[in-house]
Amino acid sequence: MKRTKPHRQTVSSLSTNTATEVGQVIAGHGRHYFVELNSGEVIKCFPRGKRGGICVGDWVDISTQGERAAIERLHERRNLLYRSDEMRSKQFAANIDQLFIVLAAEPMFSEDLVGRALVAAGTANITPYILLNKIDLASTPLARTRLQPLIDIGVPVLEIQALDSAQVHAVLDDLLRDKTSLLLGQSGMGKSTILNALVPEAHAHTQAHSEALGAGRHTTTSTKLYHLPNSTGKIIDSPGFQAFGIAHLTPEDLVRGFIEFHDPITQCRFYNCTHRHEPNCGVVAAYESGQIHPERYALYQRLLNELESQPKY
Ligand SMILES: Nc1nc2c(ncn2[C@@H]2O[C@H](COP(=O)(O)OP(=O)(O)O)[C@@H](O)[C@H]2O)c(=O)[nH]1
Ligand SMILES: [Mg+2]
Ligand SMILES: [Zn+2]
Repeated sequence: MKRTKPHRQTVSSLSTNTATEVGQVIAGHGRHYFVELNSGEVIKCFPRGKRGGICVGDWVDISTQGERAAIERLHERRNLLYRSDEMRSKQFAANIDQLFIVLAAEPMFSEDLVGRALVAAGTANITPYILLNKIDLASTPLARTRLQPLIDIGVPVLEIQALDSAQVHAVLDDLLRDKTSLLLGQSGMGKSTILNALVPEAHAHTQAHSEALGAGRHTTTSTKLYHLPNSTGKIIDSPGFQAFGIAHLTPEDLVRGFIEFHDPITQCRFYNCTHRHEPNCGVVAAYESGQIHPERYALYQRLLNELESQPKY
């Protein structure tokens, strides 16, 4: 990370005193975190005690004493995007304005994972966008067809080709300005390439880079926050994921994540309708009349079954 300065000159002369400052977590590596102060200085910090659950995007109080820096307090979050699979949960990032779900035709994206990410964004009050990347590939029309159910319910889909950085700027600059945005998606979809186009100095390693260096496939292994060069906007690159469990959600959360259910739900006879088999269910009626896409209804049923059968955290 370019801006990292491991020690702080201002405190070394006051080594017996403790200074407290506010900063934002921009990366985490196992037990320690990199925290950026208002001055732009980045310092390595350890959480005080057994304070888990800190993630990129968090605002924290840190204390510095000599060369050592500790995270003393986690500020209240505006939001948190996370997933939970089987026995553990994983935080993606906190305090974000918008989620960019990055996908492509090669490797072909999973509609199931995209649907899950949309639900997670909806319940965390984060505005979702889909970035259909690699539109230079001949297989792109197939990806567009698969995205149609999401286009139909109003999810914005933006088309880019990350290897063409001018094109990426033309499509994204206005949206990214002064906001904090998270790039999320399966491995190989082009997240790090998009980051490179937007923040050239990030030199995020893409697979192409490391192949050129003979280092084989590169995969982003940790989530990192970067500053956009020409605005106060921030962008977060994240590792790919193979699974996106949503066991932490309640059935009400789940329904909130399916925006096309919101109107039909007002027609359900029972206030606690699960929209599966109840009589006079507005959602089932909308599905049967073709207003709700069969794939989306199937995803809803799958997710509801899944969260009912998993332990709560
Ligand atoms: N053809 C094409 N390949 C791309 C594009 N964007 C990224 N790639 C390639 O896709 C591969 C994966 O990209 P990477 O950014 O590492 O994906 P990530 O795992 O989502 O971070 C690399 O070989 C990139 O060069 C694009 O717009 N078109
Ligand atoms: Mg990557
Ligand atoms: Zn219902």
